[in-house]
Amino acid sequence: MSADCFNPAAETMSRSEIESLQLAKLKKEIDYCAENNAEYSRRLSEAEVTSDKIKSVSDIKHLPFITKKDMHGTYPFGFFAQPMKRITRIHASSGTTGKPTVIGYTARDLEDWAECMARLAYAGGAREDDIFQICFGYGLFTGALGLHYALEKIGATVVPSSSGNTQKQIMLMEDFGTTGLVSTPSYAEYIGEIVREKGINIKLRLGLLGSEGCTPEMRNHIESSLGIFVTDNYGMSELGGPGVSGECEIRDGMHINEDHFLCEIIDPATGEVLPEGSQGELVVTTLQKEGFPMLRYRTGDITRLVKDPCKCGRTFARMDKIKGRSDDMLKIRGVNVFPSQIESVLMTYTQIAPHYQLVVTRSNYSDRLEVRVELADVALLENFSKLEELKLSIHDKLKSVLGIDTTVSLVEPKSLQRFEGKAKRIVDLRH
Ligand code: DLL
Repeated sequence: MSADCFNPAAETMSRSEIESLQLAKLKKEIDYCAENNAEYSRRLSEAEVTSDKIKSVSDIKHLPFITKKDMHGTYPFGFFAQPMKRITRIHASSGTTGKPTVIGYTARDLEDWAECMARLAYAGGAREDDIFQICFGYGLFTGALGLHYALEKIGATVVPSSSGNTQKQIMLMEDFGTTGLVSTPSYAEYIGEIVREKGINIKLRLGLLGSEGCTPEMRNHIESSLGIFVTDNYGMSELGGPGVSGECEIRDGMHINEDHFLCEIIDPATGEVLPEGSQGELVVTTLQKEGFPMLRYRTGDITRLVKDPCKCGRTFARMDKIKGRSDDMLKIRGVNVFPSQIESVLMTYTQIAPHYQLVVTRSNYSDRLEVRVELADVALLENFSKLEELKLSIHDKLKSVLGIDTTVSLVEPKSLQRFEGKAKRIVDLRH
């Protein structure tokens, strides 16, 4: 099948072309880092790695990892590989505690970024006649400007409405005939709730969502409340923002822009590279960044890589939806629990709304996980036996999926917080 791609020459290379291109770019990136950044120069010489030692892309395993902690130790510009006069823009991670991670882009990095994200937006179905409302917060966060320039590059009309002020967002959607939404899944869910309740007629057809996880069940809910088709888009500040990978219309994994990013999967506990097809922590190396190159960055995100051809005709490998972050994983009485597993169970019940909170406490050295979830209909609160039956059913289903007991609390409709950016559903009171 010939693929309808934004950049067919790049997106339909054969596997051997992709791999030889990655090898050549990797060697160049290593030389570039050693020459242009003192931190890399020191790390590479300590590891005794030079580009001529790299004979295949798997030799990347000889390079040390970079972690979030290394970012903090080099704040703010320690990993910049160009002087400030060549840095055109700065973004920063949305870190809630301490100092953020600061990312610098040269003019060429910005072009590459728009190209990478444009490919993914196009793969998700964005076209030049679309009107896209960008409901990510504009600012240091990479989401808004990342999608903004990519969609302009496709030729779509961009409405930089930013996040928040939801009534106005919906008014603009109605008045402008907006066809595309860019936001986090939780904000899309929130917008959908209001649109549904008020019976507002909008023309949205496509949602390019990302920046946080979204189970297939939650995605179905968003799609039916807004009447849209949704694709999932992945990236992170340290890798330049969105544009690392994203779903095509087949939605069988997120295509990685492999000519810009080299991905590995490691065992998060040992750091060992895992065999192809294994699930583990994603490690990414940028292949042509000038301002802020990253050699083997440990993302903390848990996924799996798939290299089989995709029905869409694109040949770039795909990554599974992110299962969770290794640091978001809850350890409850020794059992690993991903919030996405809980979300999948909750979303199978029509009696509850897709708004939940996970509260973890500890008493007598034992952890307790409370799953608070909103009822869809307040009337159920008056029917004690039905309420208890529902609670028990959710408890039992969660137990069979997670292997642990939880406390299920059914709360009134609209009593839990709504989110305009990334949702914060975990309240860990153990520490
Ligand atoms: O969230 C960049 C981005 C913006 C991606 C817009 C997609 C769309 P950070 O704020 O640095 O950057 O957060 C990065 O968010 O390590 C993941 O844990 C999580 N994340 C990002 N995209 C997804 C996704 C942006 N599609 C962190 N699914 C990453 C699940 C995601 N988690």
